[in-house]
This record gives sequence, structure tokens and C-alpha cells, in this order.
Amino acid sequence: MRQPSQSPRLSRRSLVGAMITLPTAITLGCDSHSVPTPRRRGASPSPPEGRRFPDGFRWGVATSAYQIEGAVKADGRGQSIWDAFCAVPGRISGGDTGEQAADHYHRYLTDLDIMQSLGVQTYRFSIAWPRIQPDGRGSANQRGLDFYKRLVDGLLERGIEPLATLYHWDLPQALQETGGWEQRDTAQRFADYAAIMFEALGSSVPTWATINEPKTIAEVGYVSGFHAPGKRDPEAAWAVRHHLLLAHGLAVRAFRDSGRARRICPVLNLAPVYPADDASAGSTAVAVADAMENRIYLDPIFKGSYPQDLLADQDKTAALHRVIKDGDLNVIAAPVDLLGVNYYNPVYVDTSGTYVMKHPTSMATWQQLYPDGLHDVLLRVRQDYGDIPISITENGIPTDDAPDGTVVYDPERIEFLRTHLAAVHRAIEDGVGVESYYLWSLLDNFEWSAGYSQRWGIVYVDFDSQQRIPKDSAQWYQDTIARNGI
Ligand code: IFM
Repeated sequence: MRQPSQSPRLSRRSLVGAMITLPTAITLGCDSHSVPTPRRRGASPSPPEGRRFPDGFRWGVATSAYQIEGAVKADGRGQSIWDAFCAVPGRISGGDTGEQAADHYHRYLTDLDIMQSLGVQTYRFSIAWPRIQPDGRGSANQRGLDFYKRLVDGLLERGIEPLATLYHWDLPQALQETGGWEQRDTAQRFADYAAIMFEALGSSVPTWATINEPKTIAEVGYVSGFHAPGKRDPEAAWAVRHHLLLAHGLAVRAFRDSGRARRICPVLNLAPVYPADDASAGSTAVAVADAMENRIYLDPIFKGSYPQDLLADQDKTAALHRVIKDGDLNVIAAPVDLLGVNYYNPVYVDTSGTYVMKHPTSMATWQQLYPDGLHDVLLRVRQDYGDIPISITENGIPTDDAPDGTVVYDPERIEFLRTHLAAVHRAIEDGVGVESYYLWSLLDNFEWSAGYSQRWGIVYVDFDSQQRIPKDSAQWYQDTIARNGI
């Protein structure tokens, strides 16, 4: 998904909307587990635009382990591919690493209290595989398991429902050294790790996600090389895509074998693909882009087959053909309970297959801002794949926030959230079964190759002092949750 420097940076001011009413006081500082409370502004409980979400709609926030936890050597955690990647000079903006990040490993109680104070109903976090199996195989590291048990207990005590993602990109480095996702065996290793987690937490975590954004792993880890493991090997990327899908299917099978009456889902970053101009409407270039952005993941999982137009291009997909074994697609198509959709941007393609920028971007120059794309992609899923329950498992924007005294103004984020939630609401009105929304992200965090140069949280993190300051958007989200609408 991320190719930081392909397009010129465009204006990101066009979506800036009205500032919300000004604050009263804010509590700073989390050092001793004090909770920074969001500023109250006497908000009306009725949605000003009258867009009320259905009763039972769930409001959440999302994070991932490597981006917030820090504590990379604590309690027997093994090395991950991201620890190794960050150690290579020039890979990460500013030479940043996730070594400390938001120190969530030690400050998780503060962060849980912040969520509770915002009224957040559900929390999507990820489990660091190297905390559980430091070398990616063998028996579980009890101290790693204990951290996630404490986290889940803390959520449940606060009435916040956990959604646990098994893999958000931090592969144990030991598995990378035996071939990583290029190797079929890694899919089985993943299923073994998943089974450990289902055994340990399966009765307290109601919803599980398998692999976050397989597309980003393949495209950015193995094609552009901006993410770990930093390869530029399009041939290898075919094997990686297939093995990630296989790993997903094997984990779903392990989940069913565990006998838990809970739910499990894939998490895909989907992008609506549009022709860039009249000439490209209906072109093969647009179909190919759609196959690579969406169908190569959706079709195997929900239809049990790879897109035929893609497979038919034998030259291009020879490396994929080579790794598919009999029975794999049955495994991959194991029924899931819902679909996690991460939405950040649309894609426009011209007749040559070149991606064209048509909208302003955020400070993440890959992120064209187009809220209607979220509506379109949701309707498309329903039309082509049926009435699957859907959770928006990520949606958000980076802004270059800085505290102004004790406040952090982020009107651009509020406008982003408002317009994207309006698109979700419209999709629900049009009959799509969206049941929940997870804002990316709770905290400012380590944004992969961009390091700490992009702030994606609704809670500002001072990475020196580790103080947390809820931004204006946190208060806006609190009000949105309280009135179940925008
Ligand atoms: O920060 C990432 C996250 O880890 C995966 N989805 C996209 C986010 C923003 O780039």
C-alpha cells in the first residue's frame, strides 16, 4: 500500500472543516497511571446532521503491537523482522525504531483508562508473535501470553470488547531466516501460533482477525521494499500472497478445531479502483489493478478461486501457479464470520496501468482523500461477495499535530472522520451490514517506514516523556460514540 515518494505531495487542506467548540481543561501526564481526560464541551446528544447509526453499532479504536508496545526485549520477546529492518540504516525516516514506541507494554492500563473515558466500546489490538513464540515455533512463552491476558482482562473489566489480530506484520526474525512468507512452512507455523492463542484467550476474546492487510505485506514488503523484510522481488511476492492466504485459512481451521463459539475474520485493505479517464473505462488495466488491489484476496477467501483473468495471464502469474497445491483453495475458503475492511484511499488507473492521483492527499502522500470510495467499496463487496457482516477495522488520517499548551487541534482529522463516517452511514442505509467501526488509531505511534513523522492517533503521544494528550478529535469521537451518530 505504501510507496511514500511516488507522487508529489498535494495540498491536504481541502478537507479542513469547522473547528469544534473550544475546550475547558485537560489533564496532562500519564506517568503514574493518571488518566488524561478528554475535554468536555457540553455537547448535544443529538447528531447535528441527523445521521444516527443502528442500535448495536459498535465504536472502536485500533492499534498494532509493534507500532505502540515498545519493550522489544521484555519478558523473553524474540526479535521480529521489524526490529531487524529498523536496524538497517536508511530504511526508516529519521532512523526511528519501535524499540520504545508509545511504551504501551508498560502503560497499557493508562491507555485502557483513556479508552474507557472516551466511551470506546471495542478495541482492536494485535498480538506480537515473537512475544508468544520468540523463534516462531515451539512452546509458548508464558510471560508473553500473560501480557495479553492482562490486557484482555483489563478491557473486559472496563466493559470494552477485545478484537485480537494475530498478525500485524511482526514476523519472528527466526522464521524470516528460514524463508519467511516465501516458504509454505511459515503458513503452518502461523496456524500453530494461532492455536496457542485460541487456547490461551479463546474464551475471553469474542472476535479474532487473522492477518492484517496481506496486500501491504506483499506489495510493500516484497515489491517496493519499503517495509520489512525490504525485498524488491516481484516473483517472490506471488508466493508470499499465496502463503499469507493459506496461513489465514489454516488459522481459521485451527480456530474451528478449537471449538470456540467465537468469530474470526480476515482484514483486507480494499481500494475501489476507478478509471482515471474516459479512455481507461472498461480497460484491462483497470481490471488488473482491481485484481491486485482487491480480488486476489477476496476471491480465494469468499469464492475459493483466484480471479480467472489474473490466472489466465500465465506469464505474469507463473510464480503463483507454481505454489498452489491441491486443496489449498479449500483451506483458504474456510467460512469466516465477518470481513474486516481497512479503508484509506481509492485508486485511479489509466490505460497504461499507471496509478493517477485525482484528489488531495493527507501528509501520507499515498493517501488520496475520497470518502465516497468507502461507500463504493462496501457496496461492491456486498454486490460481488454477498451479505457478509462487515467491520471497518481501520480508517484514519495522519496530521502534523503539536500541542498548543494543553490542547491539540486536529480539525483535519475530525473532518476526515465525519466525512468517512457519513459514507459508512450511507452504505448502511443502502443495505450493507456494517456492524462496527475502528478508528485508526488510538495513539500516535510508529508509522512503519515513516517512523514518528506522521501522527495518526486521536491521542497525542509525547515520545520523550510518554505523556498522552487527547486531541480535539478524541473529544469529537467521544461525542460521536455517545450519540451513536454524526
Ligand atoms: O499504520 C498503518 C497500519 O499498521 C496498517 N494500516 C494502515 C495504517 C496507516 O498507514
